[in-house]
Amino acid sequence: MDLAILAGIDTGRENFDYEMSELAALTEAAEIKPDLTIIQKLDKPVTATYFGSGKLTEIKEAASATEAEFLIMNDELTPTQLRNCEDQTGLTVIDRTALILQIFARRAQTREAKLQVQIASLQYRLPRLRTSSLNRFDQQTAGSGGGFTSRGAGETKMELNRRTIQDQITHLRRQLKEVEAEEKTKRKSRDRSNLKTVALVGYTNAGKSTTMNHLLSLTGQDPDKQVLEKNMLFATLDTSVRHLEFDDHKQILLSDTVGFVSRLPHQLVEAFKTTLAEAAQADLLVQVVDVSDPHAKQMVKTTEETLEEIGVRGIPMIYAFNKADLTPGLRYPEIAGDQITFSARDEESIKLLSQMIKKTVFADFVTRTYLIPFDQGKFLEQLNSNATIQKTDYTAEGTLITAEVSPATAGIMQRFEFETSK
Ligand SMILES: Nc1nc2c(ncn2[C@@H]2O[C@H](COP(=O)(O)OP(=O)(O)OP(=O)(O)O)[C@@H](O)[C@H]2O)c(=O)[nH]1
Ligand SMILES: [Mg+2]
Repeated sequence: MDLAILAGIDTGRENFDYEMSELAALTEAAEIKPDLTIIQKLDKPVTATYFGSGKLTEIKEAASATEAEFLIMNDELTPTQLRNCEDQTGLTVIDRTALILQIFARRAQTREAKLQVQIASLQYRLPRLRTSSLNRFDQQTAGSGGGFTSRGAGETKMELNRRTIQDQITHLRRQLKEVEAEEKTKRKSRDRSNLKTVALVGYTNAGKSTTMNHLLSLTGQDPDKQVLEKNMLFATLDTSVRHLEFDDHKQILLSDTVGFVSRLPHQLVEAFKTTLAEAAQADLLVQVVDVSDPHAKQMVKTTEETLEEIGVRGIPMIYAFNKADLTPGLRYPEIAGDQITFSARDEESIKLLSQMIKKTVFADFVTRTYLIPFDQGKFLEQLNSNATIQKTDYTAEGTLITAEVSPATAGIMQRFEFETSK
């Protein structure tokens, strides 16, 4: 496996250690082995070279001692910084944005995700065309050799490249629009069904897909409806929506979507906005958190900042502290206010989570008793298939039935309401 030196500038911000450990995880996710980490304390990066020149020499020396090929930076670098760092270290520089884009490019499965990632990658490359070694890293590039030394010819070629890339972006955007329009139609037809929607959100690898799969099993869904769960960053890039019906007839649409990481590249956020809109339209968000991770608190913060960035605001949220089984001594499943401590792999936990979800999302449901005459059988059928029936009695006048119903159903059924003597 290729080796890399990880590097970052510590400006004294509180989350720096967390960012560096995240960078190591991202590097592994791109199938590169982090070899050593070099950090410089500075108020801010050096404008032209990112690191100070002494540090760059240190990196170069470390590289020749370890045979590292890549230099992975914790920040997004300007095109100039990128080029200078490459020139002065002889390493292929990958900044944080390029690293995340690379992982996304590997993971994208559906046409929609592939288009989104391609657009984001091209946008990232547009101002960086001169940086030739970047092309070695990015497989989509037709290699253009070792930089543009002869200025005249280089410029022309670059202009050409720039235009080609811009055309490509336009073309891909058009395709994406079409695909998104199809998805939107699907979403609309779901909207019409008027079901409550619940979205699983959270940091990557927190266990969103595992939670989804176990909720699916609990409600007896086909095993082939399951989504991919895997111990790697960004296992999920596509939004999957599943219809769940609990044994009390309550139904929801549950969606699983891409996980977050701190400072998700804006090109990606932009490209994924439509997909992420799924979360924006939910009645309830379930934020899944890996409670066994020492950085859990920052991960919650990261998730909340990202949600804010994509415009998801004011939606009720359940905090679902997952992987409790990995923390010795932690009691689970347990609910406290809007928080649940649980393990997605534990059946009792999933049951409790499903109850909590229902309680929150169906808070506006009401319990009513109806007397339905025998010749109004279709209303009885409607109740039986849409509502949670608590009690049924057969009287001389008709069926006396107590049920928990949605406000809409309560409206329709009002005329059958049975006055209980109080
Ligand atoms: N021990 C333990 N492992 C869990 C639990 N929940 C999930 N995992 C594991 O954690 C890893 C990540 O789970 P996923 O469900 O793929 O995580 P995700 O949030 O969907 O991640 P992305 O799609 O990459 O954003 C997998 O290896 C799961 O088996 C849990 O409660 N306990
Ligand atoms: Mg997932």
